[in-house]
Amino acid sequence: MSATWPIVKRKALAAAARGLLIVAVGLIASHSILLAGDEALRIVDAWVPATDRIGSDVPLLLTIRNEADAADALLRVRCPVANFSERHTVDRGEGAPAMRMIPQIPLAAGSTTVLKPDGYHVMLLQTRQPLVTGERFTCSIAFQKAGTIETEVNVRQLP
Ligand SMILES: [Cu+2]
Repeated sequence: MSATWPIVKRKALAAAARGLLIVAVGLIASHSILLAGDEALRIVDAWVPATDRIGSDVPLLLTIRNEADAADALLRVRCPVANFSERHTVDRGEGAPAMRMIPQIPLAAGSTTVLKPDGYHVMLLQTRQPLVTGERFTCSIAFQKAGTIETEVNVRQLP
């Protein structure tokens, strides 16, 4: 009688382990679906110009490939090296071109958007430290559909 208990326990444990395995496989499967979704949006070549001055405003320049079938939009950027950030566009009218803040940067379906100082770009406001050529930091960029993507940003000398 006493010898049957451990066998029952072992069977119960084995069943519990199988249950956990099924849950784990399920989690891995759903996670890879999320990863596959993220890959519809690719951020490449993210950089900022070097500056010695703390408290300056610098453009964050990068290329976004939206490989999805649907349009997306860049909503927010957070970088550890700056207090704030804004999305900008450049207006060309009668006078000199002028930057203007916009709520989001549109990313058309199946398009490549190159952020640049004379077009759509992100402006990092009030830098908190000198930005030294060759250094790197990580920013998180929130998109309307793709969610938040972390990207590495390089500090470069302006050409
Ligand atoms: Cu700007």
